[in-house]
Amino acid sequence: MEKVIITAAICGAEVQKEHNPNVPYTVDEIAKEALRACNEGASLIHLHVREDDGTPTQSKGRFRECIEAIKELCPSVIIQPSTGGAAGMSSEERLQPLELQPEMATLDCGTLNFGGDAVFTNTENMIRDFASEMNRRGIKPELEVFDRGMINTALYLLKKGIIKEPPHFNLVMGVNGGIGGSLQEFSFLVNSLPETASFTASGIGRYQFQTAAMAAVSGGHIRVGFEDNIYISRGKLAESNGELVEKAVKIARYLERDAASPQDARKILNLKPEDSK
Ligand code: KMH
Ligand code: ZN
Repeated sequence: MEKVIITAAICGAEVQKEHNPNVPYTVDEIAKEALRACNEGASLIHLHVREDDGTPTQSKGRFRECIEAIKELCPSVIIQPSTGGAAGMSSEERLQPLELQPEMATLDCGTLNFGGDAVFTNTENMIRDFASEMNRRGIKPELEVFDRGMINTALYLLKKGIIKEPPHFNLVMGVNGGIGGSLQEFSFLVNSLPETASFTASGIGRYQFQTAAMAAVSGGHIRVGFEDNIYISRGKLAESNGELVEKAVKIARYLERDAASPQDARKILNLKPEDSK
């Protein structure tokens, strides 16, 4: 089977040092966590950034600093900034990292409840506008879906030509308010994707490694990282994103799939080769 792209979602916007002291906030911490992930086989970093005190931000300046620091340590890794940011941020705030012309960025394909009174808002117009902006800039969207209906939204934009072929999805399993993390739900999502699509799967919390295994056997790609899960095994906090990546790579290898290098990942994702940029 094809090599597996391991994405490391190294800090997210919600998880804090109070949950796991190894969650990175500063530029230096973020770059070092990216390096630990890359050293274990991650070829793609899904990036959120923080102020030094941990407050999530979509500041273009902070993204620039973090991207430069990561590139210093991991020169060829693919960096995929979030355009989701944190629940409650405006579209203007969320779109800022696109101005840095990353190779990829996330495109969240629907609204969902995000705990308590929080709502992660992605209206039809917002999704279309974010997609158009990525299209205009030649940035490949990772189509984040948290439930089955969001695939329909992505397929509609694909039909309209606002999202280009071949699409790449991220199936997020196990967010409260979205689809669960069972094998049945995973199969339902995978069987709903068009033939031309590639996909990554992300399991939240206790679903992280079972989702990794399901993705590995079904020809998909794997996302792990503190954004989604802070434990290496039941009740044991992970020491780093590198430790989570190492476990994902082992799962994939048991299933006869090696980790893709960043160059391999660019081919699989239909991105421009690094030396042509
Ligand atoms: N932090 C969530 C509200 C993304 O990166 O695009 C949204 C999120 C999705 O993490
Ligand atoms: Zn994210």
